[in-house]
This record gives sequence, structure tokens and C-alpha cells, in this order.
Amino acid sequence: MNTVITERHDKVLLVRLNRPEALNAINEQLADDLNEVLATYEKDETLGCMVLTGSEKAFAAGADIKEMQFKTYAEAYFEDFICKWDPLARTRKPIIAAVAGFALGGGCEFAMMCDFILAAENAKFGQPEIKLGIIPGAGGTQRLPRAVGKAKAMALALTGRMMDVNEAERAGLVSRVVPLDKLMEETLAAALMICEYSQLAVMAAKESVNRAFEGGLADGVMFERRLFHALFATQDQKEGMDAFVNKRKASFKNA
Ligand code: DAK
Repeated sequence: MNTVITERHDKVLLVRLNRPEALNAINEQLADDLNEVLATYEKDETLGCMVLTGSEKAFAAGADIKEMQFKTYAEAYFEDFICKWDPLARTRKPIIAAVAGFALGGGCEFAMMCDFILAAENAKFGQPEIKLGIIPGAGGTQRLPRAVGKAKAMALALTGRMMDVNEAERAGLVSRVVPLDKLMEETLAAALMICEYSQLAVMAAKESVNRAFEGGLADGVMFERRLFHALFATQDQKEGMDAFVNKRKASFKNA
């Protein structure tokens, strides 16, 4: 069975994690399959946005505990265990996480590697690794505090408790909560909206917002300014502004 199922919706690539027997726990195979899909997405000029989702019960319940339970320190260190997950965070084109059900451990980390999270009313987030005698290992101790602040991130990492979707939205982890039966419709609508814009501008916006989490304010503002200036070299900037002035819909060419 494919651990990852893809569907095209116009310019949107919908990617569904598919290990229902393990609540989409992330194993080696799934990471490999997802990386293949990410490489295709990044290269395919006809795709403007990707949506990463799971099932109604689970986005992903974490790294596969059964696969890693006997791993030794030496194995984990030599094979740089989990580095296979990095491409999700490094993809330059936009990725929206559509989360229903459990997003725990590596599942929560996967969602946080995406650009923003739309969540269904039944979504639950947490970093329960502490209950297994480990800590989050794919960015959970770094991305979660940046999203929700130290107090909540520390409490979640130390107690392993889950946050419901309303708490996650109030804390800033989730951009919007929608009814479960509307999750896909709302996420695809957001993704299609992104596809309407200049891909150059979309990628520059993603890069610039991400920069806010990597350095100081002055550096970040300068980085943003340079990208902003650079966009005046694009045809899409001329098209977008001409369309506004002449009260018509812009037609971007990603050039
Ligand atoms: N791994 C493997 N199988 C899992 C799983 C997981 N993370 N989560 C669930 N399953 C499997 C269950 O074993 C069960 O399989 P069977 O027993 O039927 O064969 C099936 O999915 C259904 O699960 P439940 O029967 O438990 O379903 P419930 O509705 O009762 O409970 C639950 C749902 C999500 C609350 C529960 O399944 C649960 O607590 N799951 C584990 C959640 C968890 O602890 N997640 C964190 C995993 S650790 C690292 C980097 C990163 C990581 C580690 C190291 N390094 C750089 C070294 C990441 C670690 C993690 O994510």
C-alpha cells in the first residue's frame, strides 16, 4: 500500500498520509515516499501549492514507535536518524497542513514544518515524547515555542499533554479552525487562492516570513527589503499593479 496518496486539484497537489493501521505514524517508507512527492512538487511548474493532510482520525500520531524502539544511540547518530524529514521544512514552494484528529510528536512537528495549519474541530496537538523517555527530535522544542511561546511549549513538552484545537488556535499554532466536513474544501480554497498569485511573490513572502524566525529584527527587515526591491524586476509586479490601476483581474506568469 502507498504510504502517501496524491491527488491533483487544478494547480494544487493534495498529499494524504496513508498508514491508517498506525494512525499515519511516520516510518522510513513514509518519509521516503513523501520526499519523492516533495521533489516532484518543487520541480513541477504547473503546481502552485501543496496541501499535506492525513485522515479524519489522525494527521499523524508521531514517528513510528514500533520501528524505532530498538534503535541504538550509535545507529541513530550514524544514520542521522530523522534527517530524512528535513525536505518538508526546506521546500521553497508553499505547503498548507490540513489537520484533523491527532497531530502528535513527529506529527505535530510535520504540521509545524508546513507554512500554516488549518485545523478541524477535532484536531489535537501535542509533543508526548517525554512519555516515551525521549524528547521531540524534529524541531518540536524549537518551532513550538516560536509558535506558542515558552510557557505553553515547555508545559506541553514536559507533561506530554495534548492541546485541543481551540487552545491551539488561541496560542497561535493554528491559523484557522473549520468544521471537520469543511476542512478539505476550505484548505483547497486557500491553496487555490495562493496559486492565483505570482509564484515569485509567494515564494519571496514565504522566505521572508521564515527569516523572522532565524535572526534579529534589523537583519530580517533588511532581508525583506531586498526581496521587496527584487520583485520590482518581475513582470508579475508590473502586471499586478497595472491590473489594480485598470480595475481588472491580474494574470500572473511567474516571470
Ligand atoms: N507509532 C506506531 N504505531 C502507532 C503510533 C505511533 N506513533 N501511534 C498509534 N499507533 C498504532 C497503535 O499501536 C495501534 O496499533 P495496533 O495496536 O492496533 O496494531 C493503532 O495505531 C491505533 O492506535 P490506538 O489503538 O492507540 O488508538 P487510540 O485512539 O486508542 O489512541 C493515540 C490514539 C494517538 C492517543 C495513541 O495511539 C497514542 O498515544 N499514540 C502514540 C502517540 C505518541 O506517543 N507520539 C509520539 C511518537 S514519538 C528523533 C526525532 C523525532 C522523533 C524521535 C526521535 N530523533 C532525531 C532521534 C519523534 C518521535 C515521536 O514522534
